[in-house]
Amino acid sequence: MRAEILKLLTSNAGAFISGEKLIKATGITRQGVWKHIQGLIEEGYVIESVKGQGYRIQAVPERLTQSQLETIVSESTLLEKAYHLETVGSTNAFLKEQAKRVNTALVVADAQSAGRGRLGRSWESAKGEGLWMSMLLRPPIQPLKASMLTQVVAVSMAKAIREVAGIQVQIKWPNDLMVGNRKVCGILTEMAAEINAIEYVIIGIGLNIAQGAFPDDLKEIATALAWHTNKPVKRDLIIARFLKCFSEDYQRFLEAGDLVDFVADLNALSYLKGHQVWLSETPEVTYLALGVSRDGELMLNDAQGQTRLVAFGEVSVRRKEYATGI
Ligand code: BT5
Repeated sequence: MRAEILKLLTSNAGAFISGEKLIKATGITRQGVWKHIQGLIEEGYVIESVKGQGYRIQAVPERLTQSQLETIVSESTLLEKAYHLETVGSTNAFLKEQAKRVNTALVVADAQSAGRGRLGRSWESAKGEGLWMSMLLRPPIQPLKASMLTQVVAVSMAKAIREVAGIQVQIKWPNDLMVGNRKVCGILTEMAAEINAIEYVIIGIGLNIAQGAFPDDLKEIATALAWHTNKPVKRDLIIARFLKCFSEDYQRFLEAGDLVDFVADLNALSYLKGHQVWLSETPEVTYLALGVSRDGELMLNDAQGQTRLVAFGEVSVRRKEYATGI
């Protein structure tokens, strides 16, 4: 019966189907329909219910398989190994272990029990609610330039999201993607290096897709792609599109040696540019954000018109509307 309800809902994708119609088609009671809808939500379906209109399916949980991921990875020349895990502590930590054995790789986990942000912060990564993945790369660049990769990944992921989900995100320097004033994606770049040579870089990406709701501490600051589109957003499509964009962008970055090919996109998509911002280290000083430089620095002007460049990850920034919760 649940499968029948699901079939009716998906065949009507994007449009509401009334409770009456579901009752008529299945021959069960209103409570019965409600119970099955709840069951589907527990399985990971995102179903909107609106009084007077009925039910509408917004996101379908898809199962990602090892072979599906291998196929996607084999279509790009960037990575040699693919891992699909049901659950793991952190996909970044997992690749750190694998780095002893493999050269380059991608890992995607359905859930993380100890997802990490920067500086020991945690990353909420519940099962089936988002894309939790990491890449292991060995870029032939100076360690100082590794953080620029975060910006390249942000541009590639913004393109993939636009193409797959039709949503235009903004890039909040240095490592967040935003929809409106809320964070939809965070990027964590870690590396192992000697003074002038990188051994490896691990880039972790957490993209919220189909959360029903966020825990209290994230309610005001986080959002998910499914909340902004009627189309189901599938992880395999995002991964495939992202890898295609990123393979090209990564090559362009390596050839140029800096972000010269990305500054136009980074500034066009900038969440901070043209806004008043504060640095966490000097909250009493207000700056105007001018944009991002080809070295990936945030360019700021103070009230006296003095320009200040802020290096990667050095400080956290708050934009006016964000800080005041508008
Ligand atoms: C980040 O750190 O934004 C980097 C997040 C990277 C997560 C990926 S998931 C795959 C890979 N494996 C890992 O273990 N990590 C990477 P940061 O800028 O420090 O932001 C962390 C802050 O974002 C937290 O302190 C929360 O306030 C907020 N946050 C946590 N979970 C969130 C979520 N799911 N959506 C939006 N915001 C979240």
